[in-house]
Amino acid sequence: MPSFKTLRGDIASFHDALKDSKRVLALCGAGLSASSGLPTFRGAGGLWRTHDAVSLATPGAFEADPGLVWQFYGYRRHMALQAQPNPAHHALAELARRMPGFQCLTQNVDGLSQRAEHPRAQLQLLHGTLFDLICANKRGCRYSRVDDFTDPVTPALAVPTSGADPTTNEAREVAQDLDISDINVPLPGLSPEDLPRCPKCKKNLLRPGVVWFGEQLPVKVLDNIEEYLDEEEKIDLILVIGTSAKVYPAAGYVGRARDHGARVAVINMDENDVPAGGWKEGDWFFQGDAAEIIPALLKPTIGEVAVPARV
Ligand code: BV8
Repeated sequence: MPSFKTLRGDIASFHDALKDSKRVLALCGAGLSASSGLPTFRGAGGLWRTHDAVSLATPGAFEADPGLVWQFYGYRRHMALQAQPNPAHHALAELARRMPGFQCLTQNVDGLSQRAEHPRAQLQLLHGTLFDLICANKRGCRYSRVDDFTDPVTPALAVPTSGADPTTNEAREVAQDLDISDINVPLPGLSPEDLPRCPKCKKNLLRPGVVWFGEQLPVKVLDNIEEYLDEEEKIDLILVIGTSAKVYPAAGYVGRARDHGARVAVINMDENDVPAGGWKEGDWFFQGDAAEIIPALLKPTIGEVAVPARV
């Protein structure tokens, strides 16, 4: 018996619609990775120490205190590397392998869809990724290093662990990560030398390859999506998965998909988090954990989802 609720429509009509679909979009947010153990922006994760996560995700914050912003992103890289893709990430990847007309637009920067081997041509990273490093002087230097999974990025950015001396492996195995998102956990002081520097211009710092508030989304990604939207055929469905749909232009793609004929299926833990523009005839709302709901919704098309132990 599924432990999620269907508040709009029913799963049988969704399965029928999916079976007849060729062009499907998904818009994903932090809720997709929630059951992988990664905090959302709205939930407890919305506050990092005393800072509103959104306020740290700005060029101004980096300008003002690059050490603090790097500790924020170093911590999120560390947490994301410890996490595992969940059945929803794997199910969406399998749908992409079976449906050429499926495109997944993700706001997540945690790299879990990539680690579930979601075909890259059908995964649009709207807000970049924690695992690309770019020169902070984006326009001037243009240096970038993709898929950098080093953890810590620099020794001083190591997430402190409990226990005396973390340099010996035994100590590191038993030592627990200290939750530096908690204001009561002291943060090590940092000096500019402790932060990653651009190896090309040697002048500027490196920063995470994510899109900060006030910054434009990656042009290549915007072009890929416009190309998809401009195709003749109508869009059959858009799955709105684990997002509060409050950040633009990402949230705007729900309305664009509707304009191209799509029916909307919302998958969210919170029944109040519905996309702008409200409900329309034929929409679905499945309330609960995306990691459970997505495999159930896609089952007639992808079968049972294979979730490897660790990736
Ligand atoms: C830009 C990367 C211009 C960094 C992020 C129009 C109207 C109003 C404002 C604007 C507008 N257009 C632009 C703006 C300004 C701004 C904006 O949208 N502000 C908001 C706050 C109002 N947008 C921008 O600044 C964008 N840039 O406009 O540039 C420009 C143009 C040309 C040239 C120069 C400039 C850039 C926005 C991108 C910012 N970067 N991330 C980082 O991650 O650190 S945004 C970040 O926050 C995430 O990527 C994501 O997009 C957003 C968080 O939202 P969600 O992912 O939805 O997470 P949230 O916690 O809110 O919700 C979780 C949901 O999951 C909840 O609904 C919950 O119920 C549900 N849930 C929880 N558990 C589960 C679950 N569901 C299912 N299962 C579960 N288990």
